[in-house]
Amino acid sequence: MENAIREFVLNLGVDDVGFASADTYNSPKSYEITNFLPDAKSIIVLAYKVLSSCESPSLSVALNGYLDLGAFARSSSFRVARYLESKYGAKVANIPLSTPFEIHNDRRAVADFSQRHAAVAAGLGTFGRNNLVIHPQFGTRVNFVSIVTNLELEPSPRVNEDVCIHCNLCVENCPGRALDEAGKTDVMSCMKNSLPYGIGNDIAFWSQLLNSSSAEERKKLLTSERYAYLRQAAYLGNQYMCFNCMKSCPVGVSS
Ligand code: B12
Repeated sequence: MENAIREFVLNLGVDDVGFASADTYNSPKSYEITNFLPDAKSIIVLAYKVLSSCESPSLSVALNGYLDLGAFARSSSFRVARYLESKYGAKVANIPLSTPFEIHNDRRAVADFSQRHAAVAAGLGTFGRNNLVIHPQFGTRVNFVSIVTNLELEPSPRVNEDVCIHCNLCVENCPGRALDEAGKTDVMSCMKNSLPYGIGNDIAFWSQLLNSSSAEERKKLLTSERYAYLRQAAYLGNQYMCFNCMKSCPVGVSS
């Protein structure tokens, strides 16, 4: 069954796939796997290589490649889930690229499910100094999507050697110095650069607008480039504008 699933997945154009037993998924801060599927037995993790356009000097082009990856990840993971249902009578719970991401006051910037822990459990890499999972072949330029299922699948072997070469380039090239402390991403510093038109700037913008003293000042704010970007980001979704910790990593560059 694992070979047939792998073949189906790779034929769709997904770059790699790994299988993990649900009880080896161990992410200290995220929810229990049974929250997503009560009789969860396995996790199928799909790996998507990021397009080289993420290195484009044009941030809009880099961002667009990322949005394309998201669209493909959504459609291909749906097709895999439907295949599991129709061929094996499986139950599935698809966990997309970023969400579910409930915004509770006590759970800020923590998703319900950790794609990174799932990827490590499914033998798709190891955690690197940039706190991203580094795939043995594609390096750090890879994103993950998971499908939790009630199928019993033979787990893929874990990657035992450390794939990170500890060159420190990710740390040195982070414009927000968000990786200075090993094993921890300073989320606020990262977000200022990676998501400059995210919720932080949105709140600051609306506070400024609400406190503005004249109609002229309000008009100036609403016709500003900043507001246009905020609005665009709200429609497009995650508007990532920094890829440095990913693109400065030399592992797997030629693959
Ligand atoms: C929220 C989020 C962010 C937030 C905050 C991230 C954070 N909390 O660290 C912000 C906006 C800052 C962010 C930034 C980025 N993100 Co982000 N993000 C997420 C998202 C949606 C949720 C993360 C989360 O809360 N997980 C739940 C918590 C409980 O688990 P966790 O993230 O795995 O956190 C644990 C690990 O980091 C672990 N850990 C860290 N280092 C090590 C080392 C060892 C040895 C071990 C055992 C564990 C460990 O400890 C944490 C606590 O348990 C995930 C998608 C997802 N659902 O997983 C993507 C995700 C983590 N992001 C990703 C990427 C690529 C990025 C960026 C490069 C942005 C970009 N341009 O794409 C930067 C990189 C920042 C960095 N170097 O850390 C990818 C990572 C892919 C990979 N190869 O690992 C993910 C998995 C998206 C995806 N589906 O592929 N992100």
